[in-house]
Amino acid sequence: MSDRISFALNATDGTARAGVISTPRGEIRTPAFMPVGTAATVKAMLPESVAATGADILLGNTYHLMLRPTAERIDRLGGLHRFMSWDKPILTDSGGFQVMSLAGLRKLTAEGVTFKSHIDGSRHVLTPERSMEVQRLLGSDIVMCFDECPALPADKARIAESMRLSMRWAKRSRDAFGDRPGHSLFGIQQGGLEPDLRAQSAEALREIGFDGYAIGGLAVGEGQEAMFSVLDFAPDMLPADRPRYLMGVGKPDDIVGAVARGVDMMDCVLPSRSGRTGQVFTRRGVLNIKNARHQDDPRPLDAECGCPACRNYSRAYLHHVFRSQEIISSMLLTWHNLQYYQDLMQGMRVAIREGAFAAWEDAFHATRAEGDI
Ligand code: PRF
Ligand code: ZN
Repeated sequence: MSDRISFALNATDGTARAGVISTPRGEIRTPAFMPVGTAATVKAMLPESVAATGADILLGNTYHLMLRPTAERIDRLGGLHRFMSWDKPILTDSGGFQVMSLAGLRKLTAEGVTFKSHIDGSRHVLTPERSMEVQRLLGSDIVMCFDECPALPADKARIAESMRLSMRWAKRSRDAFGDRPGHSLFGIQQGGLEPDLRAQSAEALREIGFDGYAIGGLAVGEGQEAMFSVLDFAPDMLPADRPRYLMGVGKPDDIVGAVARGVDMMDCVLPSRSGRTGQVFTRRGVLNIKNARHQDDPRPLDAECGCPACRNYSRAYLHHVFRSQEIISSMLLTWHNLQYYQDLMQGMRVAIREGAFAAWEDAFHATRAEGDI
């Protein structure tokens, strides 16, 4: 295996793409869904169980890990892979987005962000340089630029100013990251819903040069229709020979629509978080296991799913353990949801390679519309 990261685009079908990202820690089949392991764990799952669902890569968070247990401690203990016992690739988000959504009192300057920890109120600073250092200490395989993501709706002047700041931070991130064989750095496009700002952002990132390009600033309150309207033009502004990563998306139909428009990677807490609140994704749509209508139901969650929850347990049992707040409920429902997401990605990868993506997409929507789940 090479010690550099490379991307091979193996098939396209319309604007949908299938390929492989090769890293020293293993291959990432694209389109890829990355489960979220915020605090050095995918909640309620053993790492080997996450791998068993078909995940090739996890997402970790600079913000959470720098606060607790700290990047320096993880480094002393041999890095994040060893710390959490996951030896496949890890992508880490850079922290800015999480500061804005989670931290207490925060102050944004051209230099970076000062904020108070949501855990103990302690004061911290994140800059592009510090974010690169934290992600290096973690041992992240795919490092994200430090950026700022405004909540939508926002006026155009505010979005333009924020995008320009993110592009200056992208350059500082690139300079601070340096040259690290086997590790890659992704730029993040911003610019809200505005085609001209998205174009300027893409141009600035291409000029700096990155190993991959993310589309940031979406799924922040604009709705699916607006998000898809941006995805109708944004991916095409980014280099075709590099992976494109849509950050923080989404529901199954968001993911399918994003892949149809040329996105290669995604991450979202939805399958794992929903597993703990009783929301279950199935081939026939979404159900909530806490609903009383499941209490006598001997059927599995999804007859076509091969996960342990579906192979070994009835909806009635899963309803019972959820209502009883048994720990196994979170374990089984999370496993099922992650399995569903990975099966969805695998289905799309196969369909793209076979040149049958449009038919696959029709069947995906038709099956979900059939009602009785
Ligand atoms: N930037 C970063 N992380 C993110 C986002 C972003 O714009 C989003 C937006 N959906 C999720 N996570 N750095
Ligand atoms: Zn299942």
